Amino acid sequence: MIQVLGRPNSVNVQKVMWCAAELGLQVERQDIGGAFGGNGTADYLAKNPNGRIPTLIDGDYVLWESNAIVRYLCDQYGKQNWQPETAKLHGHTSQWMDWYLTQLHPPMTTLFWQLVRTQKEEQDHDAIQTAIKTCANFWQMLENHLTDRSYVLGDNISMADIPVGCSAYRWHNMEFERPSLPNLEAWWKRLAERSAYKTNVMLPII
Ligand SMILES: N[C@@H](CCC(=O)N[C@@H](CS)C(=O)NCC(=O)O)C(=O)O
Repeated sequence: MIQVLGRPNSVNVQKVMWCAAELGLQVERQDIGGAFGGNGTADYLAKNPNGRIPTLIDGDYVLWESNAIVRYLCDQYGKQNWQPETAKLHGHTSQWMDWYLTQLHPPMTTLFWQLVRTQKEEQDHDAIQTAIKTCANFWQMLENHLTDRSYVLGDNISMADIPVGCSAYRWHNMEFERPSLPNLEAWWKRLAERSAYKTNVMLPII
């Protein structure tokens, strides 16, 4: 059975768990990281020298970096739309997955840490406002892209929806004043109807 090492409230673990659930894979997840610890042990570091979560173990195959794990699961076990068929669709998939990681994830992390992990009296309101603005500019790009599409690649959901989809749950459910992005919200609501997303992503934001 496939093992995933990582606590369920990590957005990076959520990508992997949601993906595995969509593919119908049996996964045994272990609580590692955050308050659970366990990611600094010699045993863990031998599997993932970053000491970060998630780590995937599939037989004797070990893999870290959440986007790489999502790509592996879809390549190895995906069918139909989960595994984009052409080089061009692969290109667009990588584009949105890498864009999320390099552009949107850093300001979303700032926002999450400020709003969720920092005591109210210690929050940096300037940093929060800057992060909201930066994130909103990036989300606007996806908003524009979704004008004539139901999902990131078109009519069907695919692995390209996974990283942005996990982050979209936080964007729509943390407490702050959001700009109106109706295509983004409609897309997020489509994701929120999926049982694999409900079970693995729509968890308390802590
Ligand atoms: N780029 C890595 C980032 C991994 C990462 O930073 N994970 C966080 C959780 S979201 C972590 O390990 N934090 C330390 C901890 O939970 O103890 C990935 O996408 O897998």
